[in-house]
Amino acid sequence: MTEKYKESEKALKRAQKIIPGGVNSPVRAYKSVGGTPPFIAKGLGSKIFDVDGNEYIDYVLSWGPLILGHANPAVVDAAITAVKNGSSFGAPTEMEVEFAQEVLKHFPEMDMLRLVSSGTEASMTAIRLARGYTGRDKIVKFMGCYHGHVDSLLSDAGSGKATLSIPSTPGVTKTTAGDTITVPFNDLDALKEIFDEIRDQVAAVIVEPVPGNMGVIPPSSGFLEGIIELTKKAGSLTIFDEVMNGFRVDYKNGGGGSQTLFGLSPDITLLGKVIGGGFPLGAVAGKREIMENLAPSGGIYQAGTLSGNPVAVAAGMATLKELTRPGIFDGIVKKTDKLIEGLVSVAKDAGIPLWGARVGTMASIFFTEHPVKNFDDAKKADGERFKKYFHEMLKNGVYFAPSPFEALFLSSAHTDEDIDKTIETAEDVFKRL
Ligand code: HOZ
Repeated sequence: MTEKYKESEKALKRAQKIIPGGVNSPVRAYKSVGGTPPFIAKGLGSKIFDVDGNEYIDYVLSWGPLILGHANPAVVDAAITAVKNGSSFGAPTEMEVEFAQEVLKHFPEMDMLRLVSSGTEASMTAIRLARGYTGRDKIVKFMGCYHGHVDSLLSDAGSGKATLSIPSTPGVTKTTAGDTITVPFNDLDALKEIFDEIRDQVAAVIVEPVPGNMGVIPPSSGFLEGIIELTKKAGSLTIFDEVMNGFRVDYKNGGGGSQTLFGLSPDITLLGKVIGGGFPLGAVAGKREIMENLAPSGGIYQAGTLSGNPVAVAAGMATLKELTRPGIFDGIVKKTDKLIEGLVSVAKDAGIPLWGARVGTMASIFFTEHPVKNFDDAKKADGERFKKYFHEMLKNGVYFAPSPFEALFLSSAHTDEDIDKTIETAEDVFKRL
């Protein structure tokens, strides 16, 4: 037993007896990097503290949502005020309407929005909507993109499935898997071939415009435009999964997502993470003629007991209001740039090949000298070196995701001192890798 993680080790043993793998989401179990995940006791600003009293600069931020850091006072106040008025009604509230208006203001190509409780639910709803609207079955997705644990979207998925090298998932029927076609990200020719073969069968192409689940990979010029053009011509739909990208990537406008950053108009948009301010909230947004097919205005069924939950909506609203105040988003982008530039520079000095990628406030490093343009490139990066780096950083108080396929995130709470400390720590660690 390691003294430093003694209480976490005890907690993990207790957890493993009653929770599969001891965790409530697979990538948290540290299976691919080894060791014991610190059990977290609290978070404040850019820091988290584990049950052994260790302090970390947090670059996971609950896998992206906490763009204002932990326990941001405005978000906490909004959530407390909301919960004091009742935690859930299962009935419409005015706040949901105001929130939908606020979100849509940042996504001007989207006309309507339905709130759900997670990104996975948003994907599931979008797939059903696309199939119901087009009357077609096939869905095309990109290798290494992850759209939640929806049966039909787990093929060649990134995130925890890539981290744990799980090739296929028992429980997904052959018919379901057969309705999903996967092609390499950034490969428009491969997508064209699919459309040449089965254009009349494709309900939708779903894409993370800036993937964050195989590490962060910027889209090649013309790739996203090409998807939209192909789907339009074929009468199928483009679904932008902006669950990670939403309110994280648009460094030009400080709000919105990939679609506003690149000036694109998909048919359907998925949101989650930041819009919930750290509470369970997701959304499906889309063009009016598509969205009106959802029940009760249309016949495509979708529902949820906690959908539009007042506490989550209040926290989300407070987050968007804070985040879109002048200077806040730009400040996070600057710190993200500083971090990645710093890490790449100290790696170079230490002779460690490192590819750094960032878009807005999402970033990644890959232990490779080659540009990373798709899932295959990401998988070729040095996994053993990542493991050593990860554990050394953790030991020294820097908390990254325990997987080379997950993005790192910054918040408005991260200070220049946090970034400097992270780069100095990495400089030291790189010398020993
Ligand atoms: N799929 C999430 C990150 N890309 C992981 C969520 C979790 O394990 O908490």
